[in-house]
Amino acid sequence: MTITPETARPFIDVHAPVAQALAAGRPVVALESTIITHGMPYPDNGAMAANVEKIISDGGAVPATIAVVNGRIKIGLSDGERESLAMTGDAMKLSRADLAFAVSEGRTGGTTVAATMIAAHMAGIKVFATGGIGGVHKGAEKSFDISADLDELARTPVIVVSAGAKAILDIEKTLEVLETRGVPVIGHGCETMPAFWSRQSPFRAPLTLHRPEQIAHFHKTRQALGLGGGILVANPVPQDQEIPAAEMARYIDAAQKAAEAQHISGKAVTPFLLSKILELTDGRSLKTNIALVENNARLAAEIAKAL
Ligand code: PSU
Ligand code: MN
Repeated sequence: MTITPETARPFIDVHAPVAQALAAGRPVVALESTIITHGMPYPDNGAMAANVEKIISDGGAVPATIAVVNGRIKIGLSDGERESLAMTGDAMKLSRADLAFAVSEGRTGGTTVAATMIAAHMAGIKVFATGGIGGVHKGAEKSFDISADLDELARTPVIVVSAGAKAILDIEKTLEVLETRGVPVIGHGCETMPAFWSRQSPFRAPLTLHRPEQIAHFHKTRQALGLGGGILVANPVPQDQEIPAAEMARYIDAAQKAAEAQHISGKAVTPFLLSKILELTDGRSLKTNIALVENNARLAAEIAKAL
């Protein structure tokens, strides 16, 4: 299999089943690891990561969880590597800005949506499943906090399957930035943009497609037209697992206030809000978070097969 650029080769380990699948042109789905290191508590994080890989395998694709372990960019982890990453308390959170730092300093870290897209693209993987992307934070007009995930979607040609933007973000501004940067946002089977834990936000999905084959076809068409960049698929959480938006709004508001009171900023904001909401919902938000990642993994496997 080919790694692009060629000079990246010495820094990358491709797990054998992933390398074989890529060489044979069989479907592969990438998975991020910040959700493991910073998004969920141990041991739920490890169990979620294992289960999501199984869902992708059962769906007929090969899972490739991406992370940096002791300075090595891992495209696919063994069960042992994945479990020990879940137990690593001091892993870095790696985006485009710090991916190479972790490699040059021999560090271990979870890759965000942005860094996972970069590594997936280097290895030739076209589809990636996650929970929610980073986006424009509420109050961004003051904090300037806009996730690097949005710029990455604009430049790296990977299909990212998510449950929308996390509802802790300003979804309306996130959609505006994605439009400005030329990123197609596709509601999967829905006309309304989902809001992570909830099936509905107050905003329309910019585009709608109903079948995985259509999403694959759309991606190929964009590539053929030379438009470059990625696609964001917004896949609503299954009905029986959702927490309705009105109810979620109360918890999000309380978490936001706690973050302000404690002067949480920068990279720490998303992990802080997620763990605060987990506490406020008595673990219910975590169950929903796991359900939506699993749901996205299923769809991503279908898209990978259609490609
Ligand atoms: N979704 C989750 N939990 C997470 C994240 C997403 O359910 O921890 C992570 C993703 O890795 C995403 C990152 O790329 O949060 C965004 O962080 P920031 O806003 O700092 O860019
Ligand atoms: Mn940020």
